[in-house]
Amino acid sequence: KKLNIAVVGATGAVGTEILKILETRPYIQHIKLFATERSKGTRIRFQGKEHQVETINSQAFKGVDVALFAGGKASQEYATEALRQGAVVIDNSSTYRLHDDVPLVIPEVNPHALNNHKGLIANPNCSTIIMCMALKPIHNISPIKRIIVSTYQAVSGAGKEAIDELYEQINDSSNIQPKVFPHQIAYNLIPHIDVFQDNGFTKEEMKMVKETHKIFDDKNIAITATTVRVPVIRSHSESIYIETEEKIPLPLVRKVLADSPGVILMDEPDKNIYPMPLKASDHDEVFVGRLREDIYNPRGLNMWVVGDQLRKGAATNAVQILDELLKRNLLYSSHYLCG
Ligand code: 11C
Repeated sequence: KKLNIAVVGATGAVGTEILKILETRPYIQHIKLFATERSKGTRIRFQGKEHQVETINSQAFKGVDVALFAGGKASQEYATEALRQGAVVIDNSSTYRLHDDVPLVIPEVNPHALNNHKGLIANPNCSTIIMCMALKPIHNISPIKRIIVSTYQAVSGAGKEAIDELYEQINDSSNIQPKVFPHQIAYNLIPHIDVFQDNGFTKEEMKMVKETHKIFDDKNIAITATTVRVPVIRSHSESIYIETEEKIPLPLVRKVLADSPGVILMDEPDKNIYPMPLKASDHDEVFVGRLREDIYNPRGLNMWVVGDQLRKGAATNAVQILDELLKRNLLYSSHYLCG
């Protein structure tokens, strides 16, 4: 059976990528596109047909098998309604990620978490997905005990308006009035993503801690994150230091990363080859390079990881969750319980 799909937030930065990826999938019967009032009436071509973007109404999810929510406030307002109307929901917002009855899934890392889903499945935060893709193959050889990560996050992580804000500031640096970011982002770095918590970390930093614990099903990993916004349009970069329980020889680390689906080892420093945002953009894989054994700790390892956060960090992962549900025959239709 082919599927009726709904995409909520279809005209935003993530929604646009979801449509690009869904375009390649053969299992779609019909697609419904939803967005806010501002985008109502926009026409989008999908799999050879024109579709009109609608706003959500009370019957929006009737007959929909799977609703993909691109993120933001719409999830809080409509995800449970979509479940009630019988759709499976794949949600890219942070709203439900840490709920006990909501699997938080990266298909290459913890696909088994889908087995007992109750209709709502959460897509992790982009910086978490990118880090976990690089670390899980290593964690499988010897458990990771410590992670110290600093991120260099592109403006598109904050949506379309954030991209416009960077371009505007570059084009006219005499008239800078930050709207999306708390400070000028052009020619600057801002060590502040999402809101500050009582412990001094930001919510984005704590997402990297809590979501990784849930995805790896291991709360014992000591994780410290510093998340930084950089004036890059697309693709997040991460400098990651880890300590494993046992020492892992570097050639073995290289081999498991090179063999991991969805990961590309790009590590030939003598030829100036290492991951960079401009290289990773528009790709579905996560790129890993600059692998180094720590100078002081024999169980310590340093690396540089880059991934397109709109693709694998959001849209690609969400569609791969749908692929995995189909593969595991987990798209049973009934009315779902959670939310
Ligand atoms: C950013 N990581 O780059 C954020 C965006 O929890 O899904 C994603 C927010 C989230 O600003």
